[in-house]
Amino acid sequence: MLHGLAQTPKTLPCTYFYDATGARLFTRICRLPEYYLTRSEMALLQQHGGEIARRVPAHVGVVEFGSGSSRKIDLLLEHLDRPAAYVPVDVSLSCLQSAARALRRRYPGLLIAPVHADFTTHLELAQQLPAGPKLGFFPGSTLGNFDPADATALLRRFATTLGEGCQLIVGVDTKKDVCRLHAAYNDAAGVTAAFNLNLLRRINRELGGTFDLRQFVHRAPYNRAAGRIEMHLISLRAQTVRIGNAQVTFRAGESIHTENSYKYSLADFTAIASNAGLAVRGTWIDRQRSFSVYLCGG
Ligand code: AVI
Repeated sequence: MLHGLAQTPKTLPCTYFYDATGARLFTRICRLPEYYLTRSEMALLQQHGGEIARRVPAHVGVVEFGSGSSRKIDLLLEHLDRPAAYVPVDVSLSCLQSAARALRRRYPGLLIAPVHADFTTHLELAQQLPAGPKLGFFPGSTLGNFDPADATALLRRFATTLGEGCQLIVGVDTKKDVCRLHAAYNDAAGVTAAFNLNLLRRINRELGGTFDLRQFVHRAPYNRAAGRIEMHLISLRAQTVRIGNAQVTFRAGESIHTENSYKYSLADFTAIASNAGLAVRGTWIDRQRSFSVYLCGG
């Protein structure tokens, strides 16, 4: 986690946002008026779930990569023709267990086989997935948190995990008006700032850090050339922070780059999918062009 703080510019991996506090803050972000992503994607799935499901064969085994609380899968499961299994994959055991309990109650005949794993690693799901067609589900624009090259490699890995002839549904945030993007990552209530700063609180708690959170501020500008929102923590003054036995020195105004959130046009996403060996077979975008859902096939 810490080697990025020894580099120039300083970085921290965005995967560390999601301790229990970070996961709670992210749930609050998803409900913010400015954070349109979750609402727009849910609306798209509500409106088009039936149509998407009709393009998927019967008895499909569904794998959700980074399932969290599995809030969106209902919008597909209710339309799929006799799905064979649902395999949620997530690093949070408590989220997996409570989601699996709720889904077993709602779909008593469906095999629910949770996998406690990091979806970015190599996954072997032969034990969880019955033979037959496979469908991957990767909502939330989580793909945007990977650089295009890593996003390509990730989609290719998903396709390999699912096997020949698989389909994959991906939710992707779109390029849009910069003010709207900026507001979504710089909300008035300061929840995104708290989410970002929680990384430093986590280092203090778990690694014996001495970060003074009042001496860092959240910034999230849109980098137009790269097509991404960047999240940073900016040091308000020159300071030295201890982390265990190590020391990290900051200049006044120096940044720790904590996250990228890429925004993709249809052409951008089609290129990434195609580099991963996948073809875009269906596209759903709302009228305001806020968010997109793609169905890809091998
Ligand atoms: C999880 N991911 C898609 C979110 C995003 O929009 O990039 C994480 C997030 N960062 C700040 N707000 C939300």
